[in-house]
Amino acid sequence: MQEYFLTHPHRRYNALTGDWLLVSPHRALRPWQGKNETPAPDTRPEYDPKCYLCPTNTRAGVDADGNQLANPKYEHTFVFTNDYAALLPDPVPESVTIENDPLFQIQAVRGTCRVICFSPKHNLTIPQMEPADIAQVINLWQAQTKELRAKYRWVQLFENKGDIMGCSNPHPHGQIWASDTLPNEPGKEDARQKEYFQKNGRPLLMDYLQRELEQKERLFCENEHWAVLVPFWALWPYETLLLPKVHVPSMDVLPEEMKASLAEILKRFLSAYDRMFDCIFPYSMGWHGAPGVDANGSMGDSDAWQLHAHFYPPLLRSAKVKKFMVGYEMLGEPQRDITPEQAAAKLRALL
Ligand code: H2U
Ligand code: ZN
Repeated sequence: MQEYFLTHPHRRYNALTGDWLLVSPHRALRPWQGKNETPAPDTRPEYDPKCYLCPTNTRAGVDADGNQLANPKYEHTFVFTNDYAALLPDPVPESVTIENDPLFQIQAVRGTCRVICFSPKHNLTIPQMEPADIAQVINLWQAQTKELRAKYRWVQLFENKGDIMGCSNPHPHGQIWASDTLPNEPGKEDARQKEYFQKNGRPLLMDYLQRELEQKERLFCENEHWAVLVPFWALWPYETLLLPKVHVPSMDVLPEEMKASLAEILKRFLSAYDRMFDCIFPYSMGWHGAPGVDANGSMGDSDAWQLHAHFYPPLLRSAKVKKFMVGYEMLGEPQRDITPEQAAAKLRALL
């Protein structure tokens, strides 16, 4: 990185989405007058009788016969269809037609939403789990992707963690939304990765990771099969990108021998995240991989696509002070003060 850009305003290009970002490194020096609040202690019990995700408890939903749904006495992971699913699998009636009005475009969408419990223990988070139990979560991500990619164009595995992210329940859990349409973000990544592959004959993210591993200034941590870095184009202060070191287009084809090392790196870097502000570090995370079947039954492009996970933590200065994406960011483009290189150095110091 040239010295000038470490101290002067500049824009960075996100090669994965095609979006631009404003970076203002000189502003990181301005005085901070807000409070630095200490986080509330974590007082979650191992089992909470009122939690709708704990084993044996009842949920809000009812089955086809109107009986209240209850969770089994699960011992590792547990998956169920979201009782308030945002997407529904029902076929679209033939009487419904697609309108071609360019100013009022509309599409029918079919899909499904599931909730996945990572552990029966209410008081854990992924970095607090044993690596063997994290591997069970990876197996579940894989099995769900395998099943849903064969039916839907897009399978979004994600976790929304912490009440600051609007997460309704501290029980360790994630979600899966699958749809027969490609959402905006993966749609941009699909176009950029295909374009790059056509031009260069190699997956964009393989080339990108190789450059990051050479430069090292944005690298957070790595092991035999995986690397975590603050991307060159990161929007969120401590945003990271988790990437496999070999070509793996999607979660369903993740080789068996890369699972233990994935569990290991997740535990290691997420524990470091928790040390940043001495709290359970909130974030939205999710996996992106090659799309599934389209309307013609053809699978997404697995030559151009590289599996990866995005971690978007909102915190800026303390367990309570988050970055807002408002003002110029809503009306112009996203902006950050602390550079991705500075963020990576702070994160490495927490390992
Ligand atoms: P969060 O990860 O954003 O907290 O969402 C939890 C999901 O759990 C939410 O999408 C679902 C909600 O619809 N849910 C059920 O499916 N059944 C319940 O009994 C309560 C919550
Ligand atoms: Zn619980």
